Amino acid sequence: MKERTLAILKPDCIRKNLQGKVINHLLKEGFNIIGMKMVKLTKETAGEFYTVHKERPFYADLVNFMTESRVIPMALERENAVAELRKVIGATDPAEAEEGTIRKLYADSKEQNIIHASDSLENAGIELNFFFSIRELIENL
Ligand code: FUP
Repeated sequence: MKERTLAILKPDCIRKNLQGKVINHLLKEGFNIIGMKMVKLTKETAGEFYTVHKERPFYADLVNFMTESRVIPMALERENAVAELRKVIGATDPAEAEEGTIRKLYADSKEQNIIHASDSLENAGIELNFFFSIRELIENL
C-alpha cells in the first residue's frame, strides 16, 4: 500500500553539502517527494519534535544540534514508505548501519547522523502534520 512518511535532512547534511546526494539517493530508491521545505528550528520546536527523548541524557545535545542550522523536512511517498525509508537510512549509529545505507555512506556518528525518518506509520502521520499543513499535503494527493 502507498504510504507517506517524514524525512528530515539534518544540520550535518546541510553543513557537509550533501543535500543533493541524499535527495538523489531517496529518488533512486523510488520515493516521490510530495512536500519539501527548509526551516530553521527554534529550541522550542526541536524540543517538541523530539519530546519522546526528553528524559534521555542526549536530549539537550540533540536539540542544540538540530537548531545549529536550517533543516529540510520532506514528505515522501511510495509503497511501504515507512519501513522502506528506515531500511534506506540504516541504523541510528552509522558504525552499525548496513553498507550502502545513507547513514553508513555519509554520517559521522549516532549523534549527527544526516537524516531523520519516522519510525511507524502512526508517527509518520504525527510528524508530517508537525511540518506540513493539511492543505499542503492534501493538495499533493
Ligand atoms: P533514529 O530513529 O534512528 O533516528 O534513532 P532514535 O529515535 O533512537 O534517536 C533519535 C536521535 O537522537 C538520533 F537520530 C540522534 C539522537 N541520539 C543520540 O544523540 N544519541 C543516542 O544514543 C541515540 C540517539
